[in-house]
Amino acid sequence: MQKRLYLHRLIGLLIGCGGLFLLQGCESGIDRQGNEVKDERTIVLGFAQVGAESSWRLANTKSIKEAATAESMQLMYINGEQKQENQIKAIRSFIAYQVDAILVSPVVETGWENVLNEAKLAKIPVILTDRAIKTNQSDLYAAFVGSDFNKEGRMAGEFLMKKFAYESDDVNIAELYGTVNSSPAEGRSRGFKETIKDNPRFKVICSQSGDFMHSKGKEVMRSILSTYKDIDVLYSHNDSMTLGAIEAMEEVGIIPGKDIIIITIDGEQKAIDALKDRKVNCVIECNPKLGDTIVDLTKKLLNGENIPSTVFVDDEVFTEWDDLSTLPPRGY
Ligand code: GYE
Repeated sequence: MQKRLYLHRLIGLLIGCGGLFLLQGCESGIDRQGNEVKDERTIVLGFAQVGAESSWRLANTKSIKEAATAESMQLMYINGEQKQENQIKAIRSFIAYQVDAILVSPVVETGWENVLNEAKLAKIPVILTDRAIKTNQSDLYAAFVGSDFNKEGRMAGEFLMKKFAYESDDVNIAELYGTVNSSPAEGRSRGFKETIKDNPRFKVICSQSGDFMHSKGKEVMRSILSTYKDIDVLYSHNDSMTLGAIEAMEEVGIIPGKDIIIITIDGEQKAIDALKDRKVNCVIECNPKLGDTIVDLTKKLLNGENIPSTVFVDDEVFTEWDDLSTLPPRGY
């Protein structure tokens, strides 16, 4: 315990929260003003974030930082810059610091066993936030908190079938894929394809990754448009790529939302604005505001309470048929 307190103090100094942190780091004793300090130790969370690739991601980071601050938790935040190796390195440093719990949003689904076993050995609980992992070892993490990506894909497919319900021609679909081997991309693709599979006139004629990024979305869309002349629908795994793809369409005189029907996921303000401008036809929300739920679960976990292993947040669908005039600002 002594070592742990020492390390907590050290982290406090390292991340620049000196005085206050030192105070809260004591189990009991006397502060500099001579007041007695109760047994109230700051909870330290290590958070290995994916990166800063989209407005969605920035809102997600903000939500988690704000929720931790509101509960006076100390958050050690690391931006993984889209690299699994950076996230693994961050988790190892959290283990070395003996944080109380580790939050990780795994950039890809596989390759986490070693480092998560190290956390397990150090008895530090791990909560997966936003993105999930694939593993046979169910005790590597305490809970997953995020969206149901399969369901998002199904909602995208359902909109498409409604949209084309009164036509009989084939519908050629281009899929802008998120990061390969990431749980949102895999789930969104699977759910969508499951929904349209019994209707052979819906054809996904190409699927290429834009890595969830605006610039890559634009680049990939340019290349798709130069290769395929008969795209009817763009199904894009996130708004950042969609906004880039819209620019690529407009460059060559294609009218987004009319010449090519667009379905996008996330629900950023810019995508909702594009929906209102009729450049996008359907936006599936993916709620980035996970902070309160995560912090609440973490507190329960550290108190020894049972927590559910999966917590899905609710996502809405916004379409060109809805009245969006009263929709509050999205905040991301
Ligand atoms: O859709 C995208 C971000 O993991 C659900 O990652 C998240 C996705 C989100 O880059 O904008």
